[in-house]
Parts: sequence; C-alpha cells; structure tokens
Amino acid sequence: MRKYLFLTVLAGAALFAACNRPVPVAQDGTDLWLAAGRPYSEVLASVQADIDPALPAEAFHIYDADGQRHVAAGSEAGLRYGVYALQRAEVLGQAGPGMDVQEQPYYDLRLLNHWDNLDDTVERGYAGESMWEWTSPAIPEARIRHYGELCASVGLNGAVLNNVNSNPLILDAEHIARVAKIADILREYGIKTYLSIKWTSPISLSGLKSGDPLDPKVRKWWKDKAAEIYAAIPDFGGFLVKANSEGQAGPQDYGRTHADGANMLGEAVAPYGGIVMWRAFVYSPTSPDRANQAVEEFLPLDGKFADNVIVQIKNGPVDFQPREPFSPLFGKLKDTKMMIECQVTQEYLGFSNHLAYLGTMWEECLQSDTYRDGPDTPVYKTISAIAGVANTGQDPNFCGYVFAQANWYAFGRLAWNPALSAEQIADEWIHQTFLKPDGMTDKAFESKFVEPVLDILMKSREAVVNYEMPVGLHHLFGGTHYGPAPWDRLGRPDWTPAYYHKADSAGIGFDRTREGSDNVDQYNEPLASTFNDLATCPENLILWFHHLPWDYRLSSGRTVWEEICLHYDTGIHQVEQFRRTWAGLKPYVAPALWEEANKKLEIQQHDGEWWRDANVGYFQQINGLPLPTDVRPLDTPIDSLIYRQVQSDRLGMPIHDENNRPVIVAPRFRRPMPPAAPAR
Ligand code: GCW
Repeated sequence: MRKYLFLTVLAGAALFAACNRPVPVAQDGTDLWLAAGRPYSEVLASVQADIDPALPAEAFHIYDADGQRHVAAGSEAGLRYGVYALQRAEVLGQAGPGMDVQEQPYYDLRLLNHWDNLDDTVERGYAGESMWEWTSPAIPEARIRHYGELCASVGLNGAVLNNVNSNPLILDAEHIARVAKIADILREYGIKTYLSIKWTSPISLSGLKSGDPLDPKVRKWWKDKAAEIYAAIPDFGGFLVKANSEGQAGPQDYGRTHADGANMLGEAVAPYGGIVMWRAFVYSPTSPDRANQAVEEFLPLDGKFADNVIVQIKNGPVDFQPREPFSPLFGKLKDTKMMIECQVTQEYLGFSNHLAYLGTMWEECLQSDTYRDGPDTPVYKTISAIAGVANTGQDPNFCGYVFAQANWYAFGRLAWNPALSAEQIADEWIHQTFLKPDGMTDKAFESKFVEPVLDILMKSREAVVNYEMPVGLHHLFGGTHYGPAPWDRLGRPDWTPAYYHKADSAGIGFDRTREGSDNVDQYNEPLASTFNDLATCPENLILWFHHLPWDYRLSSGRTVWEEICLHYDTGIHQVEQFRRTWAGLKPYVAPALWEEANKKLEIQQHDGEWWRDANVGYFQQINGLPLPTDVRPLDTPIDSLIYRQVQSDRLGMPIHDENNRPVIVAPRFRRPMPPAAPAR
C-alpha cells in the first residue's frame, strides 16, 4: 500500500514538473540586447516626453508626477537615451512607481571605430564583411538603422566608418556622397559620422608633390577638403588619423611632428566645430622596447596640440593584449586632451569564437590609478573621450557570436559611465539579451540561468589570459593573431613573440625594470617603484616587467615555470567548467543560441589546449624542465605544432574540423628558423 502511495506521489510530481518545465522562447540573437525589452516606440508612447532646455544636452530625467511617468531631456538625443534607460530599467525590474533617475554621460565623445575597408573586408573583423557594404550599389539602410538603435540604447554617439589604415578614396566625391547618406541615417540616432584619413591623400587624390603639414598647398588642400565634406555633412565629426605608424606615412616623413600634423588638420575642421583624433600607436622596429615609445614621442609634445585635437591612446602600451598594464601615457600628458582606444573586436582573444567578456578588462584599465595628479587619478579621469574598435559585420547577429555582443554593450555602457562595474553591466546584458523561458518564475530564471551565465562572463577574460598568455606574458601569437607561435623569431623583431618573452635556458620575461628598458619609470610613483621591485610587482604582470629565472619562486611557493604550467592548465579547466555549465542551461535557452555557444565553447576548449601545448611544449624545449606533477600532460607533442599555424579562410577566420579542433598546418611559405636556445 505504501509502495502505491509512493508511486502515485512520484507520478504526480513528475506530471507537475512536466507541466511546469520551462519552455525556451525562440530567438536567434539578431535583436541583440534589445530582445527582452518593450519596443522603443511603445516605451516612448507610454511616457510624457519633454525637452527641458535647463538640462544638459545629452542628459535625461525619468520621474513620476501627476500619476504619470515623465522622461525629460536636454535634447532629442537625451530623450532617446532616457527612453532606452527606462526600457532597460523595466527589464531589470527597476522601473516601479516612484522611479526617479537622472543621468548624463561622463564623456562627450563616445565612439566606435570601424576598421572597415572599401573592398568590404574588415581589418580584424570576425563577423563577416563590412556592415556598410561599400561595394554594393545601395547602402544597407535597415542594418544601419538597427545599428543606430543599438548604439543609441547604450549612449554611443559617434562612428568612424572606415579603417585607420585608410584608403585615400574615402575622400573622393563619390565616397563623400555615400558617407553623407549614411550620416543622414545615423544622425537620427544621435550618432555623428567621422572618417579615418590617409596622410598622403593630397598626393594620391590631387597629385600634390608633398604631404608636408607646413606646406601652404597641403594646408589649403585639407581646408578645401573639409569644406567639401561639411557641405555634404554639416555635422560631420572630424578625422581619425594613424600617421607614422606601421608603415603609414605622416608628418615625420617631412621632418615635422605629430603636433604639426594634427594641428594642420585641426585647423581645417575647426571652423565647423570638427575634431581630430590623433593616434599615439607609434613604434619603430629599432627600439629596444616598443612599450616605451608612445611616451617617448608624445611627452615632448605635451601642450603643443590644438584645442580640437585629442590624442587617442590604446589601453595598453603594446597592443590590446589579453593583459597589459595601462599605457603610461595616460599618467604623463597633462596639457593634452586624451582619449582611450579599447578594442571591442577580439583580435587577441579568440576572435568571435571564444567567450571573452571584456568588461572586466576595460574596468581594470579605467580604474587603474595613474597618480598623475596625486592618488585617485584613475585612467578614466585623465581622459576626456573614449573609442572602441567595433566588432560588427554583416553577420545577422552583427558580432559573429551572441557572447561577443556583450562586449559592444559593455563598451557602450562604460563609455556612458566608466564608473559602472563590469559585473553590473554583464548582469544587465544577460537580462536584456536572453528571453526568460515560458513557465519560469523570475526568481528561478535568476538563479538557474542568469547567475551561472554571469559567473561564466565574469571569469571568461581571465580564462583566456590563463590559456593564452599568463603571468604577464604577452604577444605570443602568430599569423592571423588567432593562435600561438612562441617560436617565431623571424622578421621585424618587435612583431615576433621572441622579442617579448625573451625565453632562454636561464629564464623568461621582458626586463622593463631600471636594469632593463626602464619602462617602469614611465609610470608615476609609487607605481614606478612598485613595478620595478620584484617583491611588489603584481604577479599577474610579473613577466611583463621582469625577466626571471625559471626556478624563481613566486608568492605561491611555486617556481615561475610551475606557475606558467599551472595557469595554462587552469585556463583549460575553466573553459571545461564553462562547457559543463552551459550544457546544464540547455532547458532555458533558445536552441539556436544554445547550439551556437555549445559549439563555440568546444572550439574554445580545443584552441585553449592548442595554446597550452604550443607554449608549454615550446618553453619546455628551451628550459628542459619536466611538467609539474599537478598539471595534466600535454595532448599534442610540440613537434607536430612548432612552426605551424591554423588554416584560415579568405577573411582570415580560422578553420576547425568536424570535431571542432583547429586545423593546424605548415605555413605555405616558411623560411628556415634559427635554432632555439639550447636546453640546459
Ligand atoms: O593591433 C594592430 C593590428 C592592426 C591594426 C593596428 C592599429 C589597424 O594588428 O591590424 O591596424 O594594430 O591599431 O593600427
């Protein structure tokens, strides 16, 4: 009898569970983080919207009065930000009666930089070809509108449409007319249009003999060009310039300075209120330390830039590596406007294949204290504007991976308010992106789905650091920047991993102390001494600043070699854990999104194993040391990885086989490598 009762209860419970089983809502990622909210027009229609000239232009105020919800703002753009903020608050359950929120953006200039080429390829783009479709007869209006909504919803207000490695043709009449059409659409979303220019444009477009910024003919050419652009686009934002960098020409070719060049362009756009963003990404192959060069070139020019010129500085001193210290230039320039350049596209963090939430990386940089004006001068307070290299393309979901969308979102939110926490932003993004399954309570959705996904996002960047370049290692990649190549020692030295890891039989790491390149002294005290001293240098940057013997003991009691091995191993464990977590989330996610991430996480794990096998295997060849006993053995012997790279398609995307493993091949053209340093 008791047995029957038990079975009946069991059957009842099963029936109850089946009836209450959450049913995922179909979605495909093409709405990005606008998926969960009410449509914008509906939110707008539900409020009393007013322009209040007393508010700053981009500010908004959401409040309740007279039994009605109000959104007041200083301008149309501010109103849009306010309505989107309300939409977000509704999704987050923060829009209850009595809501009273007043905000304005921290920076006036919040831009995306698109590295899109006129042939529709995208430099470091991993989401298909250019979203602007330069080669099509018509401009892709629907996509541009969708982009406008997405940018406006997070408060981005500027877009540089083309690659910093610019094609001069962007400034010909045909392209200006086309850009004007795009600008007309973007304007509706409060977004200003900017262009990257090529320094030699006067020569290639009009046959001038020189690009000398002090040559009156050159100056006139730029003024005329500015007039032509502003006639077509009256609110054109201005120019972004990569000059005397990575083979691009610039004012230094004529014996002039960056300031001479920037100010000449600044003068051309000044009458129209335009600006010039001049990149500080400069380095020459002969310098003993690439990380030193921005300060070396730009510090002497401090105070020499015109008012409408902003120097655009990458977050780290080398190049968007998974972990770098902040660029010391942020702590050095006092009389020059500065902006940070973040990279939203994952050039060094697994393209659109790896789940790497970058909010935590940017937070780390923006919150770093530069001590420029004494303590509490974090990077975010030294700058007056912010730019991010976009991760957008023609893929229907814009970014090539639903989890890559989180980085566009996070960049926008930090541009609006750099003091927001990466965790809060990630939490917002999850709620807005993933639809709650039917038949699931808010509470259950929170604990069963949102929290585990948040946990993955928050750990993801560190996982990439661990399996790619831990303990301060950097620039260990090869070829397309997707996979490892620590063995690479050929060609321009500062483009090879060996220049950065400096591994030999005695040790590893770049000596940037006072005994080495003295990069530490580009930081203000107390940072300079903190980084210089082995006892105080943060261990997650230790091989960035120090060259250490393999058997040097870190605070854990483990040697440098053991720590390196352990970090690679940990990174793979972390991705395995992400996969397990994601597998358990299947009941709550639309199949299309679940499948996409499931596949990509498997790719990520296999790529992580490749990174570990290649780096640990290679360094082991150099130091002759055994693996520590508490890490797993390598999967693939170094002999079948060394000097090889992943096979890539036409757009540089890596190819994986049917088991989601990278297809590792010998490069088609390989010069013989000099022998590695002998093992001891
Ligand atoms: O990160 C490097 C990239 C180049 C890029 C350059 C830059 C646009 O590998 O592709 O060129 O930086 O920022 O100028």
